[in-house]
Amino acid sequence: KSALVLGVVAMLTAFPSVAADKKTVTINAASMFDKDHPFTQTYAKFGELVNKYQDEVNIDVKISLNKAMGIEPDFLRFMSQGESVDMAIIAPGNLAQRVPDIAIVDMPLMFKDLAHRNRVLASDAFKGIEADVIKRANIRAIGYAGGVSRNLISNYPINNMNELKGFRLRVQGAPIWAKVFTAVGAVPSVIAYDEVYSAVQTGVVQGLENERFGYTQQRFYEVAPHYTLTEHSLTVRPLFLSEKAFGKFSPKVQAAILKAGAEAGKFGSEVELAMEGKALDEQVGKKLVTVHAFADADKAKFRELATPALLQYVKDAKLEEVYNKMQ
Ligand code: MAV
Repeated sequence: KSALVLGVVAMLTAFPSVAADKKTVTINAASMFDKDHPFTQTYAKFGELVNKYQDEVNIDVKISLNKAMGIEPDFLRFMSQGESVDMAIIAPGNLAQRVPDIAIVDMPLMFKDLAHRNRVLASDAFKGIEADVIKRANIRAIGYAGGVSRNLISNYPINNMNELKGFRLRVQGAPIWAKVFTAVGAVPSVIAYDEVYSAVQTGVVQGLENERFGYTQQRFYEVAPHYTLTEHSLTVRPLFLSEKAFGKFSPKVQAAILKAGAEAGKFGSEVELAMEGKALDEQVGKKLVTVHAFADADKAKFRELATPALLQYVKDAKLEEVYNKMQ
């Protein structure tokens, strides 16, 4: 009998991570995409890191894929209520109905380049907005993924500003997106992400604007085979954890969550930047997609027409201080 007891003790010592007193806490993460999408990989990375940075609890990140839990506005609703979804990446343009100020975080033409975007994220420019998000939506930004460009997707070729005129496109819910596309001569409509494919198919709109990964994973190229490199925005995609989930942990585990979240967000950006070209190349190779350049002169014209709308928005929303800091 005592040999058996000794054996069990030896096993527990040999595998301390399975010690019986360590609690397992599940964090439910929701993705609109498959397991290879950079957002989904961000959640998985977080799960790996958060257990490396603390040993008080075993955190099990369970990821639902392919819109099983809906789209980003649904994730927001669930997380704000503190049920079903604890973790998700949500685009500022889809969160702005609840927290209007967050739209500035990646509004069109905000960043000069990736280095500028990364400098802004490393600064304290968003501290006030992050606090506002906790207060109004009950969710906490623990990291930032994204960092790639959004471009035009259309069912007819768009090579220049002239061809952009009258383009009926879907935009995200934050009003600044519709304002900017109206200013450049297009005709925007706000449509939920999971309804865009059929809206293009049935001719309600002629296209949208999206990153390369959204374009390929949602198979938008089947109904809109033209991808135009306007590079009109660089994404910032906050990784959110519900305040209810965050509040369950001790200060030590919370510190590990913040560290793991920040690193997972950076990892998600690196993955997206490294892989985005390849995703589109495959469709181009199969002649399913035509990529169109957008000349510098057309980009300059886009900027010239959009800038007054952007500045007016910043003024109306009283976001001058944040804007100047970001600049
Ligand atoms: C892309 O799939 C992502 O940027 C995602 O975060 C957005 O919600 C989506 O586009 C969109 O345009 O709504």
